[in-house]
Amino acid sequence: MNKIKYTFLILILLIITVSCKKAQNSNPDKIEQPPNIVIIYMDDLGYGDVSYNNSGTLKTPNIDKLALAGVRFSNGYAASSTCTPSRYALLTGTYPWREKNAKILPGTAPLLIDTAQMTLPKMLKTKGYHTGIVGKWHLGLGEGNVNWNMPIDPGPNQVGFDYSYIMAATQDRVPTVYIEDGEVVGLDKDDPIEISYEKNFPGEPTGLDNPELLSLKWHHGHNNSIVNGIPRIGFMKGGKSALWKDENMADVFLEKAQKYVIKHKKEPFFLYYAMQQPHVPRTPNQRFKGVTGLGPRGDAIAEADWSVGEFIKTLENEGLLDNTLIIFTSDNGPVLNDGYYDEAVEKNGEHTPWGPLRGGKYSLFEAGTRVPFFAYWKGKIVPSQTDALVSQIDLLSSLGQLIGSDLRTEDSQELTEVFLGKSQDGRTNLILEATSRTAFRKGNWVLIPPYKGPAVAEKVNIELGNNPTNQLYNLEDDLGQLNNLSDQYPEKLTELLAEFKAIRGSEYDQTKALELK
Ligand code: NG6
Ligand code: CA
Repeated sequence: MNKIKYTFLILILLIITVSCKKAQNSNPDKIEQPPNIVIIYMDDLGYGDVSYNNSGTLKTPNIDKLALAGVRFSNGYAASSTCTPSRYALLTGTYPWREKNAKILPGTAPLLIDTAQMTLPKMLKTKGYHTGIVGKWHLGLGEGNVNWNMPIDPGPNQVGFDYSYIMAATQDRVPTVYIEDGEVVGLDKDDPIEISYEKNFPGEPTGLDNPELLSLKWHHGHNNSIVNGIPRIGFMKGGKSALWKDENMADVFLEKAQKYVIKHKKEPFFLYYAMQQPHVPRTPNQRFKGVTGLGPRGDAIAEADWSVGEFIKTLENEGLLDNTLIIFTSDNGPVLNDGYYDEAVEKNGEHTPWGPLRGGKYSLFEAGTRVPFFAYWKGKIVPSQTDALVSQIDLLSSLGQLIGSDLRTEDSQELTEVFLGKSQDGRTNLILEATSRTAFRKGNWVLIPPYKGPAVAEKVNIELGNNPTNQLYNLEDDLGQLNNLSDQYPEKLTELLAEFKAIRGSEYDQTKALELK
């Protein structure tokens, strides 16, 4: 009897060992393979625009679902309170104030990133990643004033992206066409594109002269060429067959993002999915018009939220979700009226895009740069929330650390454990930037040095953070930055000023003020 039992036991053990081995062999690269990486990058989405941050009235169920299943950074920052500098910092791991041209760029600007410079996609390529960008670029193209009818070079493909499908600048700037791997999509060579940011082309209607042609009225700026009834920044002629349809933009970018991951699912990939919402002009598809009651701004966010849900479904259907790290964040804080009469202000109601923070886009106050920020990785990141201080600048070094690359940049810190929700040890300090002005955060203290210029940018109705005297705030009990403690804590002020100036160096210039046209 015992002998039979013994033999039976041996047999069972043998079966277990063999089947374990088999399971390992059939799935050998599950452990080895580095994760796919997706950065979903929003345009002007505020800290309080996502409902997982418990602010306002807008609902973002798809974004919330991911956020609540990932690690949420309540102190997560974009490098700047405007687009170009933030994107520059995200991709280069370098503070934007180190690059004097890192300012909101016109559609005719030359490529801002040096083709010899280290970038996030270049770093990933050294470890075998395929890299793609779909969406907003806004980092300049070519040598400036490019010929849009010829291959455009250098651009994203020359600074690390194997594939690119982009809009050159912003949705409100010409050229209003998509560019795929350096070529304008759907261009008829007999109707060439001409672009100028200086003067109109004879006979072409403009927002200023032809209000009767407008489907959307301009409030400030945005009165140059008219495309699809929307007046833009900059003048454009020709390229009729290539013009994008604003209301399809979300669908186009989504489809390109989906196709990209499907095409590259057999190799590690990096996708920078840079959505255009809720930047102006807010042009949600018909399917989303009126769904939020907040006007086009709210509806555009609802549309973006839907896109996130659809994109995640694709990853899931392709069996990629377990092996894809998704980072979701925004390039800068929110603005309601950014130059068009689109009811963003009138229909905002009780919604608070800035959450509990002061300021917004263009501002040195918190709402300018503190943005929705979370990391999701199914099965790898445990749902949590952290107050650790992190910046988008840190992604280059942190993702490098994650995938075993030793490429780093000076400003980009290794915070992999924080980004995976395993550590609370974030940065000790961070320089914040807003339209060429800088401030300093250390621990919970924020120092805003004196700046000339208006306290409020009147047209957009946002407090900029300018003040003739030093401002010192303690975010621990004053998240809304209402109590200037600089007189009360002179030693703290001296300490922060010294550290701030040491990092900023001699180029630090207090005299810059925001110039809004
Ligand atoms: C400003 C535009 C604003 C927006 C911004 C760039 C005017 C008056 N305002 O100059 O509408 O386009 O640039 O936004 O033209 S960002 O998110 O790309 O930085
Ligand atoms: Ca932006």
